[in-house]
Amino acid sequence: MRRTCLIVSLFVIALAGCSDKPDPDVTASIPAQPAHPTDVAIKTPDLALADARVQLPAVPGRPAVAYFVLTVGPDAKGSIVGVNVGHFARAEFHQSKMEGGVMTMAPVDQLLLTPGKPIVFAPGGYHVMLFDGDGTLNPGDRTQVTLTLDTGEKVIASAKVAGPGGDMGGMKM
Ligand SMILES: [Cu+2]
Repeated sequence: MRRTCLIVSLFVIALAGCSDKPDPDVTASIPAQPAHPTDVAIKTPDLALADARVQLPAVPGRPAVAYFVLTVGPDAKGSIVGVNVGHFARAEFHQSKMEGGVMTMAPVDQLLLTPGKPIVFAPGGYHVMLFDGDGTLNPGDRTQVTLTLDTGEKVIASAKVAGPGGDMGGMKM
């Protein structure tokens, strides 16, 4: 009787051990609560985020802006449908354009991927507008940029935080 009991408990432990093993599908997506959220970097085989940076507004409460380079591999397809940046409630893709000598910007719903062609987010072109910041970021900090593909896949990178005008809190850009 006692022996059966022991075997049963071992079996239960073995089962519990099994469920601790990460599911291969789960490791490919974002952990619910990474230990160091700003250190996480996730790429897909076809996409990677480089040189990500967030520029804080000169006037507190105004939108901040994020720039980066999205490298697009030869087999990439689909589109980027969403963007999130840590410490901001809302983020939108925008595109700046010169129209009749005036710089205007308009929201962009999704970014179509062209195989092999990087998408550059830089002043005067594509940028990510960041709204409703929680006010906790300072120059020299890091935060996380997450892009969501139409397939639901995510591309994540850590971004440097710069003050207005690109001051990196002593760091050189
Ligand atoms: Cu904008």
